[in-house]
Amino acid sequence: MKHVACCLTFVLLGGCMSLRSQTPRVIHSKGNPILADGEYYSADPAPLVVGDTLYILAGRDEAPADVNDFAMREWQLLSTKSVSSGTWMHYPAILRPETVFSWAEPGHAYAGQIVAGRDGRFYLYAPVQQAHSSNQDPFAIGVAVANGPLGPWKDAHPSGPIVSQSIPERNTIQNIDPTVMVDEDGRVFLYWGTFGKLRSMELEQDMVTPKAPEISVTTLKGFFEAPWLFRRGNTYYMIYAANNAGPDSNCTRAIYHACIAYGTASNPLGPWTYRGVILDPVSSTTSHPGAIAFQGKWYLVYHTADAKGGGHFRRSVAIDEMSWDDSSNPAGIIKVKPTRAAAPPPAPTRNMASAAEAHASNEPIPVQYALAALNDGIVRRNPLPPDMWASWSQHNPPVQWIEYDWPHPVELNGARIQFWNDQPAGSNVGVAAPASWHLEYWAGNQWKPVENATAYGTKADGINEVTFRTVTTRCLRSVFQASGEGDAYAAVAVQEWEALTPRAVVPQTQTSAPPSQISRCY
Ligand code: FUB
Repeated sequence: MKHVACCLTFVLLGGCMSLRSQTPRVIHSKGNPILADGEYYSADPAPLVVGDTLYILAGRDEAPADVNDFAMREWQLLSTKSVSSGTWMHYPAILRPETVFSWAEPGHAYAGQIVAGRDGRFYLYAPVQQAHSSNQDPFAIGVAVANGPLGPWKDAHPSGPIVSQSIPERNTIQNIDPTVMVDEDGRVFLYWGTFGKLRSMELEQDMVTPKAPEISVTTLKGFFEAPWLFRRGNTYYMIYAANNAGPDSNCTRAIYHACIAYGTASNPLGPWTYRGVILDPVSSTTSHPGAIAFQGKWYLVYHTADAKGGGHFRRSVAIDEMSWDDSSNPAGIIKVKPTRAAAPPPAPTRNMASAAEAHASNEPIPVQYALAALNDGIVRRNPLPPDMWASWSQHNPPVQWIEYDWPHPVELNGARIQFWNDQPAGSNVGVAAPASWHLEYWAGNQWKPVENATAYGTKADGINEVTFRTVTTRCLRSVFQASGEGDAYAAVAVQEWEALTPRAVVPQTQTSAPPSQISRCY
């Protein structure tokens, strides 16, 4: 009864949930992502080793499935004594911005990092929003201190943040994504930044006082956000999320996505030399790294949208081994191969799309979109541009097409397509479902319309399914007559396009050649 009353009081105060969720729990992870069941999403991992334990600080994504925005109210911790064991302790809800920084707004518990200070205490560098700020952007970096990574935390600089748009000097960037390294000689270095702006600053050994002016770092190719500074031997490494996008980019084809790239320096304040890409884009649009040595191995932590119900704003922390190429000087980081928890064997399906390579009439497609979205099997409730192929340009042509090429002929007798629109049917601007469309197949020496096709639906809010007389072909096209008329047409966008074979088969038996080795049909 007493418990119920207590809970009722807490519920009224909004606190019962947070009290309950602070209880640590044991997780038996089957592989990446570590927390995979969708109960807790976890983002922006920052690793820390203390004795025999690896900790990962993470934010918590709480956005509803159809909301494209960060909803991050608190930080959580994962810890393990053996990565390969898969056994983790999960400490949900270790801290909220407003509970440690009296000057901070609730919410926006973005990417932080816990660092061991020379004084034996632990410092949490936390991007939060100032409650009363006259700055154009209220993000600021606060520092909390504790005797252990689990807290309890208190403000290490109660007069306010150590970095904002007005502290220690005026800047116009968004002051988030701090990374801090205490060097072997005790010097302390802070880097931070996003949206292509990276700043650094040396701090005094008190971990909070600026020692020198801010420096802008401009030599790390494609830098977007999420810097992570560390040292191996005599070399300083900066890994970061980069988004230099384009059809020939070694980083990412779609601008909304990011790869993890890195640079090296022989001095903690640079100059920095770009060295390459260590992680290809992940399933979430953001990518955010941390790297650390633990029990004789190096690990890369990052996040993805791969948990149950995951998405771009419902991310989950993953961990993989990271290895080195010591034959070069400085040693290079070998590209990390992301791993996933073993998935159940794929169910038989009529959809042959995953075995095909996609092409489109507007290649190279605009960098905000992704051809790979056509056959990735993912339809999001509120997709972002890289979740679809689209043809938007300044002057949309009246006809556009998308195409699947298979390495070997496949039997097909149907297709399902899901359009996306931001304009109603008939529009001649923006993106609208096409006025009409039809399917063509490669008949060995020419494209021919499929025969006996049922109605080609053009609804924008669901699946349009077509069946047709069975063909055996290596290539299939959807040809769209865009909405509009005269000189003005809307663009067409497709979230998912399935090509159906008459009888369900296990999908991986369909393909042998990797994409890009599949010859085109002309
Ligand atoms: O989690 C919010 C933001 O997303 C982080 O600050 C960025 O690094 C990106 O991961």
